[in-house]
Amino acid sequence: MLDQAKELYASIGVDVEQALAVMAKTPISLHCWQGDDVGGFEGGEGELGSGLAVTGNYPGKARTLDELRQDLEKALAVIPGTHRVNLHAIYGDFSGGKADRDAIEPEHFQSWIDWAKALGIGMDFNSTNFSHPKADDGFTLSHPDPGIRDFWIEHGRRCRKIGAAMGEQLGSTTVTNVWIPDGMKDLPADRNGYRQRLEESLDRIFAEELPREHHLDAVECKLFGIGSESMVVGSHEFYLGYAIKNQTGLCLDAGHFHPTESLADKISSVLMFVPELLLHVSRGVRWDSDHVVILDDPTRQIMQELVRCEALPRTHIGLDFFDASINRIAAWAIGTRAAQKCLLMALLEPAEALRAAELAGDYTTRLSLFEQLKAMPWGVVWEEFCQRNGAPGEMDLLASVQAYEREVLAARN
Ligand code: RNT
Ligand code: ZN
Repeated sequence: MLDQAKELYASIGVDVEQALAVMAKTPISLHCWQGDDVGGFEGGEGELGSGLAVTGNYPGKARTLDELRQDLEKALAVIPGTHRVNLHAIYGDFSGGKADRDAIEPEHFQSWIDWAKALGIGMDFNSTNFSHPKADDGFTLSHPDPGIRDFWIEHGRRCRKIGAAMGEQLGSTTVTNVWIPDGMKDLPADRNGYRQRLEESLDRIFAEELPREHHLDAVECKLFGIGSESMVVGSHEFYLGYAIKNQTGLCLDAGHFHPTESLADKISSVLMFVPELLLHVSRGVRWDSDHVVILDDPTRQIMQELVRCEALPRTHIGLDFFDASINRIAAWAIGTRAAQKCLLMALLEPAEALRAAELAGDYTTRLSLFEQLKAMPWGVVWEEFCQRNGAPGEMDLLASVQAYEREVLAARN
């Protein structure tokens, strides 16, 4: 079947082996927070808040660091290829004593780094500017109170150092992302003041230069959240401007724009002016609901742009969803594999033929080719990719996760 598929693709000018080679060297950063509903290991029983909401109560949630790692290992085993793990600052190893956000050190993440090293994977990192008493009134880095700003600035500085330590020890650049919930429910009187304070705080966080081969900063914009409907301080315009001015990475989350807006359309523009891109591949249903990613048009279009713009070397693909209403390992596996399937489909496009038709003004051929491609045997190539990487094919994925549920997750309740 593979040979037939290869022949068919070759007849339209597509090299299947080439696509498989790119797939094999494109990691996706698995967000640890799908494993425990954005809980973390600080020990508090606090509400999530800050506009983040996880619905569902599916049994078997990881309750400890060891359980979360065990679950991540299972997820990584059923996802073909070599990937990365993306941590939030609340996921430190506090077995040697608790540390507040303004006191965390690389040592609190050493056991994670050792774990990742043993698995041969890279890691990414995030400051956690929520689920904390100092974030309860909705503001962190733009807070009018300088004491609160200082607390979160210290947190941000420490997170960068932790990210750099991860990158150095693992020999692979760590992206450290900043997302803050700061915003207003109702109409603000001084948008400008909040944004000026945010810029000043970010400048102080990023003041120290860290080696680029170990560490990349990214800033994540958002349109609105629950409780920040009238203004998000870190809007798209704010962070696009900030990232261009300071040449940091920019994080685009698929749930953070108007529902009719296309993240895919932004990629070619943004990459003209910012050095690197971080993606939070997600699926918003009516709002930034963080549903599990599926093989849908918005995700396909994102991957098409990454391939067509030759943007993969400058893009860090991360995921951001959290669903507690289904098996959490299945959520990781289904979401990550869906993103990979979209990427594979994009890599199997006849780029030259499409461009030639477009440049010749032959939009009939272009549209026809796009439709034809949907009926090509990309699924055969996907199965081959799974097999070569020792991951279950589509027909066997669910049974593999269900066996883990019976053998491991069931004992947790
Ligand atoms: C929130 C942002 C942010 C978080 C995670 C937990 O709207 O998308 O990236 O989802 O950091
Ligand atoms: Zn996000």
